[in-house]
Amino acid sequence: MTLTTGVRADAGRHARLRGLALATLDANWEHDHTVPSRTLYPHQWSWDSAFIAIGLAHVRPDRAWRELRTLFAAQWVDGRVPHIVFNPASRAGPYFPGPQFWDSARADGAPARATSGIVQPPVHAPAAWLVHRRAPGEASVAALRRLYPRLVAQQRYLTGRRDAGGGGLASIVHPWESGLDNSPAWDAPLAAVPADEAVMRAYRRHDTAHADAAQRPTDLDYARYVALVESYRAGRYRDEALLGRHPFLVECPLVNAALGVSEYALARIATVIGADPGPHRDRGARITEAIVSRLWDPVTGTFRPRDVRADRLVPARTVLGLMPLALPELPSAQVSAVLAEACSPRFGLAARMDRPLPTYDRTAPDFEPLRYWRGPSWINTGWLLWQGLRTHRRADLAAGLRESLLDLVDRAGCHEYFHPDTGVGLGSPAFSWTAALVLDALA
Ligand code: 2M8
Repeated sequence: MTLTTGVRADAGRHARLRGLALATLDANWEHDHTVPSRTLYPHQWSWDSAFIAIGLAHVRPDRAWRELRTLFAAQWVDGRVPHIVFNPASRAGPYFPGPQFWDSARADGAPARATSGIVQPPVHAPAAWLVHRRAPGEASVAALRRLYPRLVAQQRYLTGRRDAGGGGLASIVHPWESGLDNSPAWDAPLAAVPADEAVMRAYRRHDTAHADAAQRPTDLDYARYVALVESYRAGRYRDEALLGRHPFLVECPLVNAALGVSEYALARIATVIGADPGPHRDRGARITEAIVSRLWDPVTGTFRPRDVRADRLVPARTVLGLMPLALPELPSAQVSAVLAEACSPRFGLAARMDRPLPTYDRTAPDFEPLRYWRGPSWINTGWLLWQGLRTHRRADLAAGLRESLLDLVDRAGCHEYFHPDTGVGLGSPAFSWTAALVLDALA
């Protein structure tokens, strides 16, 4: 291929991808928010909306702010941003577990609108910053001004009420809070949660009506998910004394890296709206130090989730361990070690990648290339690593990863996830954050 035909082919691919991504986001727009998928996820999801806003900023900036505004309108009084905001007018089929199961109305400080009671990774402050940077102007500064106190309250909730381990990091109370629901990272801490898959006979899962059961969590996983919601709901979603009464408390490297990165984003936002950026930078540095002191395993040279109840790091090597790379002040020893892990045969990151980035160590005996977060390639974890590579000026590796992400979507479409060897599309075929992050990677 000559240089000019190469450039033309690239322009053609970009136009094709842009058109597909925009059509996917438009089709999933629902009055004041975007559903992740019309079939599988017919409500608003917290971290999905942050990724979606990042993509919308490139094509529909007004909608990007609307997306974030709608989500934060459902913020609880204590600052938590619920992981699902239910749409009472949804015309799609039912979702399990739905609003009756969560029963947020009986919790103190919940909003009028039905929501879940748990959270997801706090990627919203960096998203707001990227939306502003992409389409700056008076309206965008006004939007940042409105959002800022809500973003600060979200951080305060996570670093305050959720610091169950007492070491300056947030604990998750449910695997759903990590966003990587059935990641092998949760196998060890989940084993301590009493559950029996027969429990699921009392409920009706709807996910397996829309996606192959072999590509979804198992019934035993769901039995544990249900047990954990029941435990947290029994205390009306209060966070006091969690250590003594809740069976799952884990410090997740992705959630906490997002918490740290958010402080640096808040510092930038503060500068634009005339607030003091200093305290945010200090908090970002403190969270970075806490991640290194609590989640770093010097023996293997990797970051791992900390099981707070058992007070130990979990054994599985998952993509979560690569996420602290997004922290701008991560010490150079840890930067080098994360890059070594990412470039190892476990994850295969390279300037020219021959296979997509998996979500789990592809050399592990229990690597499952079809099952959700237990192996398949996801665009959001790839995009987060891409951000980390750019933060630490690894343009060579960033270019290889970006190319691999675009190639996946170009060949298979805006799927929810992809087979990590063949690139075949899995899960929902019209998934919003895939579309949104492709738009961002194209820019
Ligand atoms: C998936 O999680 C939901 C529960 O929250 C589910 O499986 O029903 C995860 O992939 C999560 O990260 C994502 O936010 C959500 C909606 O896309 O779906």
